Amino acid sequence: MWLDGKFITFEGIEGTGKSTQISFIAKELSARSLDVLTLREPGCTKISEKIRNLLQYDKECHNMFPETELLLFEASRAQLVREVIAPAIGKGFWVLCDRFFDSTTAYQGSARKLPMHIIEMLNSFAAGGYVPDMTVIFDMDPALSLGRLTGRSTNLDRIEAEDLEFFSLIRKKYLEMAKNDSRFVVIDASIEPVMLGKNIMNEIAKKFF
Ligand code: Z5A
Repeated sequence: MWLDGKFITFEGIEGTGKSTQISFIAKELSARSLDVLTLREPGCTKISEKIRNLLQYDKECHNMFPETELLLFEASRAQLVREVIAPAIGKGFWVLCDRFFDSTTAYQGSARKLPMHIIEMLNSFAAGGYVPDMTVIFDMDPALSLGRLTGRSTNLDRIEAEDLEFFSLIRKKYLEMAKNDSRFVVIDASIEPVMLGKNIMNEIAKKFF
């Protein structure tokens, strides 16, 4: 727990509605006169945005090895924590972050099958000891959430283009993590957005208000 601000992260496979709900939660918290900062990983610093482009969109980077991918996500995080997250929490902000190191555990650990002890070590090193106060896991069937993305665009990025089995492994890992740690709250993300937002706010209120 931080003395001043709070650090809440939002996790889940793509298309589960994280971005939509983070905007809603930010409005709800701001209406309670709290200072709120919304972020996403990878990205949100100049360096981290350049890394995001390499990781997801640069067509010349399509032959990226899993080890390279892991180190780039961690590099983006190391910059974001030191440049933005740590100062904001120190000033009392409620930092809402779309993904953090649990994504690395699920994507690079479980789906890419890189060694978990290395992931744990790098997660902790990049995050500089910062651990979310609360992590909301958006849970739903990957076949349904990925279906939402095809409505958005036909140009899937390098990671979105993976198959259903890849995303099923990620979902399974998130649920496994949540079983072993009270930091996590698992939310059924398949329901309509207004009710989903209410459910998430209830969980936040239970924990902090
Ligand atoms: N990654 C990694 O591998 N390792 C790491 O350490 C980190 C990340 C940090 C980042 O993707 C990629 O990097 C991601 C994991 C990997 N890979 N993939 N693939 P991103 O930042 O580009 O996007 P994302 O985090 O995966 O989220 P997203 O695809 O933007 O989806 P979302 O934020 O969860 O959902 P949304 O944008 O709010 O909604 C998606 C659509 O569904 C949209 O059309 C909405 O209008 C609709 N929607 C939203 N809510 C609902 C409900 N409740 N019902 C129906 N429709 C809805």
